Amino acid sequence: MKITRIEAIPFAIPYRKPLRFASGQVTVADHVLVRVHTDDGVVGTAEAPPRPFTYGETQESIVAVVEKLFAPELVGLTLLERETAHARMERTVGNPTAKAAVDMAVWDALGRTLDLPVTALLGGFTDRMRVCHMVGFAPDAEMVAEAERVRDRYGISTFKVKVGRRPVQLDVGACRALREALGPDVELYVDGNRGWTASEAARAMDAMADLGLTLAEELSPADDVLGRRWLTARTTVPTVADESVPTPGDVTRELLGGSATMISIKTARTGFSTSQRILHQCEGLGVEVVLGNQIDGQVGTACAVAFGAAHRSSSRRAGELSNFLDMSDDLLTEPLEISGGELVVRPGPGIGFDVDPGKLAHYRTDR
Ligand code: MUC
Ligand code: MG
Repeated sequence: MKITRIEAIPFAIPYRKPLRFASGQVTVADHVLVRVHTDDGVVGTAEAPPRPFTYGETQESIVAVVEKLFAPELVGLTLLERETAHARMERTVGNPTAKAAVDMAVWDALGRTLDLPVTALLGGFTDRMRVCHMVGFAPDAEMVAEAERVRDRYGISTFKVKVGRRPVQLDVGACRALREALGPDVELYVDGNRGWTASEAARAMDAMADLGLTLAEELSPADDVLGRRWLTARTTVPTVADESVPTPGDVTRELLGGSATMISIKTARTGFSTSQRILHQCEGLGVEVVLGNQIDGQVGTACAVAFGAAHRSSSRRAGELSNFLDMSDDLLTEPLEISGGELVVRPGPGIGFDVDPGKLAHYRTDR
């Protein structure tokens, strides 16, 4: 059960269709595969997606922090010393997706060592989640066509629409077109990725008041402290904190400061261990959560559904689990499949996936 080696392998898989949103765009999944090896010959795996526009990490910085700082601190610990591993990684400020991938790879190794699914070790509440699909910026007709295609092909009936453009009418028009095309029974919510000021966000939400939006995520920056409190107090739509809450302390600040009423949990950002802390923190406070997506590939999505399905409160809403559909290829031996609007947790030990060595050899960029 002893950790003997931690690898950080950069790889790059192009997207068939880029995802565009207010803080940036993603055209290539230039992620880092993290592998934790043990003295029993077990290998635990997870992935870290660099999001420089969200957390300041790059593919190179993730490789460096995992190999140069975290690996020397963690090698020699057993898989059961996760709290010590966490404390040691926390000595380094920031780097959320690098820490999260190491944490999840350790959990994967533990599950494989015990021959038990990680989702069962985490809570084992259910074996599946309803899926929400994210619709990025495009002309209205393209956004509508994408949502209709995803609904018809995968049975998905919850959509998160990217907003935060200027003028706000661009997004108001897109959301209206989606509601008109998809009808009243589809769930629609919006995510601004900090693109608007609080007053722009208020104007947009007023203009969309008749669209039945269920959530409004990160419409304006958390650093605009009073503006965000004012916005949250005046809107009737619950406001979700996403990239503003990479730590439990940030969750406390956003909720108790009145700047958000719900929390997005992303395993790509807080792994399994800190995601569970945040989930329990929210449960204790009586705050709902959304299972978010950091534009994960299939490795990251398998991690997200394993966590989301493990708990009652994270599996209640549809989880954002479909970004991998737009990638041109992926690393798993058996691809994830969404059907009937749901993603089922893979059975089997660990997180429940295996990486295809041929695909990794093809897409890794360090050789
Ligand atoms: C999301 O929910 O914001 C876009 C940027 C990012 O950091 O995550 C994605 C999705
Ligand atoms: Mg978001």
